[in-house]
Amino acid sequence: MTSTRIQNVHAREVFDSRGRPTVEVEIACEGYRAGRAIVPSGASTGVFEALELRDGDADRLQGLGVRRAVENVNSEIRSALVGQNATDQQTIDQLLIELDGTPNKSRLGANAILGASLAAVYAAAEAEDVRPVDQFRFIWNEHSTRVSSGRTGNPGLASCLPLPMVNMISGGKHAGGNLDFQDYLILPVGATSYPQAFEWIVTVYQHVGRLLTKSGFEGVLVGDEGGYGPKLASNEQALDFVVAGIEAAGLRPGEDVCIGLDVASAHFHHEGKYRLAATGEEELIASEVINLLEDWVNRYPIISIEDGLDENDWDGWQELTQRLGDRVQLIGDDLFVTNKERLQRGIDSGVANSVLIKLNQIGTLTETLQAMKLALENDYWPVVSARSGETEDTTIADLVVATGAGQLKVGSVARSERLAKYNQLLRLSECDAFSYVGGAIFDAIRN
Ligand code: 2PG
Ligand code: MG
Repeated sequence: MTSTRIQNVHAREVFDSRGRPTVEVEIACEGYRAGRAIVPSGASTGVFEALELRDGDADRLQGLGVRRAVENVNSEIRSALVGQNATDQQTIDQLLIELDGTPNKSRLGANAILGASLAAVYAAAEAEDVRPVDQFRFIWNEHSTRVSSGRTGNPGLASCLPLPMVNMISGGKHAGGNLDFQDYLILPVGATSYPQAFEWIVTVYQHVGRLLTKSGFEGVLVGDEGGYGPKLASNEQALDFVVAGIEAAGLRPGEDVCIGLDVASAHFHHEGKYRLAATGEEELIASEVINLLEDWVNRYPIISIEDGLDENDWDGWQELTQRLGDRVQLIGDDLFVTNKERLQRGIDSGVANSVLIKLNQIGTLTETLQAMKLALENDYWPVVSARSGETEDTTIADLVVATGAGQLKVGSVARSERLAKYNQLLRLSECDAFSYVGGAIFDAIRN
């Protein structure tokens, strides 16, 4: 037996950035300290996501407790994993998938399963005495072989620091529904290093806050992910404030800093219609939403649009991709839910050109890496992402660097569950081994 043999598995209920219970798992190899992972949780969740198991006990924490998931780790999952080799991630994940036995991990809970899947990485890193980023790299290499991409910087080939995509203004389910669209983000495409990119972002964020306050809006109140949550008069006004913030920071919109949107349209899509409420009741069909987005792309430096249409609107997505796919990164989040079957359908039908990568949408590290690999093989950009409910866990920062995915979306630059990731990237940026491709990743659509 090797020293990476799993000796103990232990889970507990802890709390996330919204004060909701979530699962923390610790795994220890024989004679070593335990490694630990905490599972995040979404609010604008896709209907095709793996199941997050909640207790549903109305008498406790509004039914949101995760004691059943914790118990599943401490009993069945523990029995299955003790004695396994912590460095053999694919075997561990396969065991977890088979133990659960359902297509969407609904028996044991994707939160229980992901906690165990990730804690194994940290346990192995402890036993091997390597950094988590190195352990993730080891797993990615084993897994992915060499993914070659036609894209600038060859995302996925070498470990690198990501271009951050950062929320300035929040709406939708993350900020009390003041705006229909969920995220107004910036991408510092002109920065030449990760630290410079991050400094620009913080500077723009501060200016956006000041400008909002000066104009009589809420420039200090923030949403779930730290973006400002002002009660603006229209969805478009948020774009104006972001552009003004970029300029006030002394940066050039479109050259130094571009804009991204997460429309998160599923939450205002009902029976084939997209219902916008911010500017009075408006009901749009898919092609009208596309017209609106195209008009914005023509007038604002928008380089990335996520979930522009609903998770079931494959025809609309096809039209969206035909009309904007050569100018804009079109990310499927609720559409693909980090699920390689759904992503394959998108690839086959010419839908989107990018996929959001969220570990807990699918529930194991191995399946997450498989989705990333599939994306890269088909020239889709993978964007590693946090959830709106986060913790001090920094897995996604190490994962995005290890895989060289090239882009990371974590929310904003206020609230420490977000900063935990950004600060981890600052630490990793001191390591010469990690290059920075930055905005060049978009050469295919910017020139
Ligand atoms: C999203 C995420 C993160 P949630 O929609 O992309 O911003 O939100 O975790 O609520 O799904
Ligand atoms: Mg999204």
